[in-house]
Amino acid sequence: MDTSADYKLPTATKDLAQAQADLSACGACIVEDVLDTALLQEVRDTLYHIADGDRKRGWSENYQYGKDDHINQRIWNLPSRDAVFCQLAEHPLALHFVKELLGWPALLSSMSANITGAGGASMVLHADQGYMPPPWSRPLGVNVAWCVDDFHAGNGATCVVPGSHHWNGEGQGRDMRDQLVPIEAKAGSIIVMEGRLLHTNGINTNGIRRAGIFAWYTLPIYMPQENWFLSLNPLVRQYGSETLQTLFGFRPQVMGRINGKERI
Ligand SMILES: O=C(O)CCC(=O)C(=O)O
Repeated sequence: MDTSADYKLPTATKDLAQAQADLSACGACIVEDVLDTALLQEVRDTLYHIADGDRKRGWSENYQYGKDDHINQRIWNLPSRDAVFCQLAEHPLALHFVKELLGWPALLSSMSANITGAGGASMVLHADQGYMPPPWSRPLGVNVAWCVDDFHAGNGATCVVPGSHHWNGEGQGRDMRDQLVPIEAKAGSIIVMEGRLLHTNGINTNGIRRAGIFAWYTLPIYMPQENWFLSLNPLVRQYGSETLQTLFGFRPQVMGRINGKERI
């Protein structure tokens, strides 16, 4: 098994061929300036408004994936909270990577924010497709992470074990924390991670909040992490585009049919 030292980290780029090359070599890539200033501001204001409101009302979730930490805030089911998150879910660049890695149709499995704060711990080191049965000879999902704030080592940037996607799941459950490297990226960038890559969020040491939005897409044969049929805001069902209906599983092809048909 190679070590992460054998792989160079992706660098932020606007060149999609470079991004694709980084994704193949390292398991992750960074595309910068995907959100313009106005859209980034809207996403940020909306997300922090929801985060602060949830905290005030005691609706806040502290999800640490197996750890008992009460600092980082997780906000699930973002497409139901505001339409601006639907816009990100079906953003053409996000779907570019989804189509490259998974093909089409694909499902949005979940879309949640992870906000690290002062004293925030690092979640369990994991590959997002960890619940899918081996062998993993290919990515079965792809995570498109939207940087709502600048990501840097001090505020808990996402940390990856570069090249660990090549291990096809073998590194799962091993203590690889010494091989973690932070992925630093500007607000408005996306970090794309393929499903086999080992990663986590870093420890927040400077107390500055860092929000990331994680849109996890999978092949359309896996049950979504979020049960959209129960939890999706009906407005999205009513007004969302055909692309969104597909991503949420309302446009079945082979599986999920209704009396053998694609539509009611
Ligand atoms: O917050 C982060 O940087 C990482 C989040 C993560 O690993 C995940 O949602 O799977």
